[in-house]
Amino acid sequence: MVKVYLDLLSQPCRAVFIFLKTNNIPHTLEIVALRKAQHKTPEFTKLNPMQKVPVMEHNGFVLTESDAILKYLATNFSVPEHWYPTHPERRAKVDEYTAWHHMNTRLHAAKVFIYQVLMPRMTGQPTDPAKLEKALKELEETLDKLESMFLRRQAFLCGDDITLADLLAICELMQPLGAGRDVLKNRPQLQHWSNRVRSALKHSFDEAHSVLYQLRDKATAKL
Ligand SMILES: N[C@@H](CCC(=O)N[C@@H](CS)C(=O)NCC(=O)O)C(=O)O
Repeated sequence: MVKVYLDLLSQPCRAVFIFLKTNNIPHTLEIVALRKAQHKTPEFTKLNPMQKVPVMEHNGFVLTESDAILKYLATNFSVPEHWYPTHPERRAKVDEYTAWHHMNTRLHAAKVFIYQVLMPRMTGQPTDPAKLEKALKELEETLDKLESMFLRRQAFLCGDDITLADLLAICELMQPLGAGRDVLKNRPQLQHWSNRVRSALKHSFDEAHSVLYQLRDKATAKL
């Protein structure tokens, strides 16, 4: 049986959660609340000395890193082939995106959330406008690349069906919503893509994002 350790306010955790739910992979879920520092306890540190979520455990095998976890699940469980294609070139395109993802989509969308929500909460200081402006500019450059390099004229980032790449990307691009910011607002191409991804993921998408929606509602009430 698969066991996962997640906090649903974490983007890579939501990707793992949605993948398990969408593909009906039997699992148990242990919530590790980052805001309560549950990732710093001795028990969790023994499991993942890097003190980060997500973590997966399967028959004694422990794995960290969402990218590795998703690929492990896609290759070890009976899931539709489109997630992580077996055809070498189609699989390589997914690997190409997931290699790029962490220093681009993830880094830049996360920074917006960190500067606007996490830092003020942790330090009690207001958002630094210069840092936020730089983060937003970098995010715009990443969105340009998502449109021109990955999406181009295809329905999904790596072809004509949904893959792990789309799942990782959408979870990151949702994160600034926690600050009341819809980063796809003026991007019809990415909006259409997002609608396609969300309809492929069905109810598990909203279930995974319910905590983020609560943050969004609080943030937009303040605007
Ligand atoms: N590259 C890792 C990133 C894991 C990560 O940074 N997790 C964050 C939550 S999104 C975390 O656990 N942060 C706690 C900390 O750094 O103290 C992945 O994709 O799984």
